Amino acid sequence: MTYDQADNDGNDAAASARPVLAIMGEFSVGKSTLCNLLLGADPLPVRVTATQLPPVWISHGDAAPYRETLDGEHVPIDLERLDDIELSQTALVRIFLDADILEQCDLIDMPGISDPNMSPEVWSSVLHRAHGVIWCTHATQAWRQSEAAIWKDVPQEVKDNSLLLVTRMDKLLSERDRMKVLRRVEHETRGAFSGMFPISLTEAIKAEYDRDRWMDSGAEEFSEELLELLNRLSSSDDTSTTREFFKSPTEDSEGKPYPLPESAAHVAPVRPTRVRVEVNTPRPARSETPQSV
Ligand SMILES: Nc1nc2c(ncn2[C@@H]2O[C@H](COP(=O)(O)OP(=O)(O)O)[C@@H](O)[C@H]2O)c(=O)[nH]1
Ligand SMILES: [Mg+2]
Repeated sequence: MTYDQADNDGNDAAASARPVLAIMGEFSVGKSTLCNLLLGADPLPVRVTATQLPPVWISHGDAAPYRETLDGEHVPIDLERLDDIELSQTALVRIFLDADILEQCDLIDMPGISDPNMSPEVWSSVLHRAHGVIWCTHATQAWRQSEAAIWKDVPQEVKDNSLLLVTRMDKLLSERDRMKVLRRVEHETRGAFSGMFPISLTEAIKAEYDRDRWMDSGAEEFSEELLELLNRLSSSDDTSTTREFFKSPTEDSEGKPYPLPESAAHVAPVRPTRVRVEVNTPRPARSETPQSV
């Protein structure tokens, strides 16, 4: 099947109808782990997280995966043979999954910002297509200069639609250290994100139906804020200026408009599975099949 067929047949291939969230940060901060936490029972194929790839754009549906070349051409790919992908000729990889969160937004799992094998051009040219960012920073070396340097050029509208996750909080062993890091990062990023959330992603994934563990991981507070953000983005009717700003200089003639839904009327309030399970329904017994993560 060619991509064009997939685009027409896969009812969700026009994923641009949904808000797009880019997940960014340094190498190994937990970007792919966060994607999987959000995707729940339908995580990224292991090969996708294990292979060094350009941005991986994840949308709802069952359309065939493809890569978008630098010329904007769509070429079908085999997820079993990701190593064959010519990185220098690929702008991004598109995959389609059936996860609940993808009914509310698209996710882009970005390469690390300082990845020596991946030019910043690779992610910056995709970033202009995102409406908001979840920036992951590593608790033990949080908010490095390299991160601040990139974020300072982001327009305020995007900052207002972005969350800062301080990941790997479990690596900070004392409460004193945790407070110290959070206070510093809070100070250095004031006004630069709509919220900052300390989290242990591995703990959140392990928590399953253990509510205390889920709360302690920081995942609950983050989920609540993510829901707010997605509801806000879904009811926003114009983020074009924002995306224009992100457009890389080489893409002036190629920038593709990605309109948001015309109104939020058809978008149900966002409730990712995890939150629905934890907040709205009595906790199932541990023996029941988990619905998420
Ligand atoms: N201890 C701990 N490990 C984490 C956390 N988040 C991610 N990791 C681990 O860090 C490694 C890199 O994570 P990954 O999501 O692949 O990072 P990425 O390069 O940003 O996509 C994996 O082994 C994860 O299990 C966290 O909050 N705590
Ligand atoms: Mg990754």
